[in-house]
Amino acid sequence: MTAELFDPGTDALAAAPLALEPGACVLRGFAFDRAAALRRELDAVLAAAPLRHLVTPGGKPMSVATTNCGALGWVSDRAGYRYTASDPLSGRAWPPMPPSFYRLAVDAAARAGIAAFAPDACLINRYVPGARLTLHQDRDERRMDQPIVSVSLGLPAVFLWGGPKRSDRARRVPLVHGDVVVWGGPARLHHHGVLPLAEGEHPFMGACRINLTFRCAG
Ligand code: MD3
Ligand code: FE
Repeated sequence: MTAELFDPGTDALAAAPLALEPGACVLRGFAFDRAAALRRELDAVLAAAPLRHLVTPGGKPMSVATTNCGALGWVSDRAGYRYTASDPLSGRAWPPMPPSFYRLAVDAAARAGIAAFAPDACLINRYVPGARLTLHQDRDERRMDQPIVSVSLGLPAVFLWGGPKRSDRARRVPLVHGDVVVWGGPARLHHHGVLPLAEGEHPFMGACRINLTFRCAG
């Protein structure tokens, strides 16, 4: 009876893209109806390429646990940040991007008005309570003309949305299970981060938040 209150997938209001600023647009609940399929594909990806805490170039382990699927994957270690074709843990290629992942990213970009998005990398971040991402820019991708599409699953998070300079004041944007954000145009190089995740239990994903970010890296 109250199910529709929690189902942005069937909420007509959820369909209207919310423009954060030129190039950045929030699609509330866009992935909600696809979460069960995404969840199954995610489990298979994680079995082939486990989540791990990457080390920053400064030597500190990140609080977020990371892996990838797709032709290229993002890694960080003492030598710096870069995209690689194989998983340094296994020496094998990253697992292929599941078609349901690719479809979602392309559909979301199209909904935001970008017709030719062709991601070759999907970075997977897992946050447990307390995990966070400090303000940074994503500048390791070769294609800055292509957007980044992010998909939030599981526990809610507060996303920090800054500007071209690290010192620019950051807005707080709450992101919940099923939200998709398309970041392109002038927004592509803005600083952004995630506040420490609050405790909680999500009926679908358990005590964590998973974020998928689709990129055109090569
Ligand atoms: C805006 N991930 O993996 S997703 C990252 O929730 C990252 O895990 C966050 O920042 C997360 O690099 C935020 C939203 C996001 C991702 C990339 C962006 C926003 C972006 C690149 C440019 C501008
Ligand atoms: Fe980022």
